[in-house]
Amino acid sequence: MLIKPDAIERNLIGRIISRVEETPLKILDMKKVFFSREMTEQFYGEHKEEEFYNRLINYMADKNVVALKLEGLDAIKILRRLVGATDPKKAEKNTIRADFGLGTPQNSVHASDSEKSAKREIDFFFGEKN
Ligand code: 3AN
Repeated sequence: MLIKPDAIERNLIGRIISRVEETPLKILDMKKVFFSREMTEQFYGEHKEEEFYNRLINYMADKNVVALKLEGLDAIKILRRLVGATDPKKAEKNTIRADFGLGTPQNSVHASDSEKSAKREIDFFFGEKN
């Protein structure tokens, strides 16, 4: 999971982490990372063809993000439910994005959408090369 710049800028790190701690998921590791333009482009490579790609990169690049390594049964499902829909206006009540998100791409958090992307993203932030 990533806490995005819009949430960091509004001092929401603690409140978002508290929401995660209210689930059965465990926080195995956590760090603040300066997300360079190069890292941002690599991280969001699968969205390169989307019309919102440039907006997304410009919003995320060269800013701090907080990365969390989470573990637990049904972690993807539990986290996606906690986070809510991509667009905060459409996110379900009491979700992180409904409560804190400003719009897209300023939707406060990123959550992996599958086991495969979770593995890739955990390696990206917490792998041996880091
Ligand atoms: P999610 O983060 O809910 O899995 P994705 O994977 O479809 O959503 O999108 C990746 C990121 O791209 C989102 N977190 C959001 O910040 C941004 N994004 C998605 N759709 C839009 C959009 N229509 N306009 C701007 N940014 C978007």
